Amino acid sequence: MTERCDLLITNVHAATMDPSIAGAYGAVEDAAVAVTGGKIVWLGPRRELPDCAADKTLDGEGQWLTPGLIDCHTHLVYGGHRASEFARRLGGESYEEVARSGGGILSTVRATRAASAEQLYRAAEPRLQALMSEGVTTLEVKSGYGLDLDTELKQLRTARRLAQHYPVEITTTCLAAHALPPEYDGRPDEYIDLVCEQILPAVAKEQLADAVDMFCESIAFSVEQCQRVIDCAKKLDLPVKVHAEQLARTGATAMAARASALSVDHIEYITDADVAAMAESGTVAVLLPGAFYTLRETQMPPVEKLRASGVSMALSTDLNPGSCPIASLRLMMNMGCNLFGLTPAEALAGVTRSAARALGLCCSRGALRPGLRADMVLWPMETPDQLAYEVGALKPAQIFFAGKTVGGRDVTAG
Ligand code: DI6
Ligand code: FE
Repeated sequence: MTERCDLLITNVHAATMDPSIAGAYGAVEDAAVAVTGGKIVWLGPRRELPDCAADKTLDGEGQWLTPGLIDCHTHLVYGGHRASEFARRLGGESYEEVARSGGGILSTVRATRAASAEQLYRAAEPRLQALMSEGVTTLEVKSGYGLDLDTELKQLRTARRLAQHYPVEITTTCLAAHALPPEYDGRPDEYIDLVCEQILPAVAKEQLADAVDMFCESIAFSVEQCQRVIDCAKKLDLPVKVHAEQLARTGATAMAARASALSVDHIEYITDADVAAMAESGTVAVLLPGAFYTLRETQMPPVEKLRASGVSMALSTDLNPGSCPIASLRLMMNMGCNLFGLTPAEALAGVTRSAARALGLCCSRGALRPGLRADMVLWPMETPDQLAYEVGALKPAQIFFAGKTVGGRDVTAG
């Protein structure tokens, strides 16, 4: 390490989430962390800290430091809300029935098309602020409520604009193949032509998306149609993610694994062979317990088999106006344990290391390690198990994005 650093944190325990450090959280107790130029430059036991003059110091007071949290699957930019559908579903209608009657995603498409860019931005802000207040420093935002060129671009530009104004990293994903827009009723293949020939090339030209996603379900697009979207994404050099097997088994996961997709998301209905295919391709399983909870599903993703096969499991909010209007990644950690049987350590890995992999940011985000950007959260807790266990009261003491304090109370000195 250099003899001087921008920030030196001592008297802290680090849940590094670095798999090369033994133990569930890659924990380094009584650690010191040095930051320079927005990056971690040294991390280890305090007694091994070399001499170092720090511009600023922070006494961690025995609290725990984790990587900044990563929400790897959100639909955070949208117009309107769907409270009336919530009531219909409580009255007994299913998510698919609401969708097939012109509600569901299409109701949000109408509201998103009608909203100005400014209105979309203003509507997204409180959702983003809610995630950031919990220590989220990186998140993904999908389009998919435009389903026409202009509105898909409007959504993605809004996501990019949020990232310019907030101290957070936002990766964007084009989900134009989310639902069939009404003007293409009965002509899904022609809509896929539009996605492949116009929307995705325009999005790629403006560099508005880091990945391409699709909704592969009977109420959306078939495996064959999604395969065409994948082929088109590959030609544009964009990685793919797939909303797969949330409502039924379709073969989407096997297709995604063949395409070396970054992630398959939901996957309640996958088979043993699908799990093996994911293990083989290194595709991350993104578990979305908030959608499972909101839709009162009963089919669980096969967590035990994913674990046994060594598939990385990420956890995310799926924040969207239909199946998960819940802007809390911390609550998802709790649900991941209570509903899906993750351990608290798996839940934290799911919103750090594995979430980074699901975004193609493997090894550059999602852990505390020299060389990585200093996205870090200091928590007033005695054990990292508390993160998944407690909901509501345990708040970040201090949040760092690229080494700068962006949330909590700044108690750095110097
Ligand atoms: N799966 C989901 O969980 C969201 N989209 C998707 O493809 C739900 C979107 C919505 O209901 O608005
Ligand atoms: Fe989703």
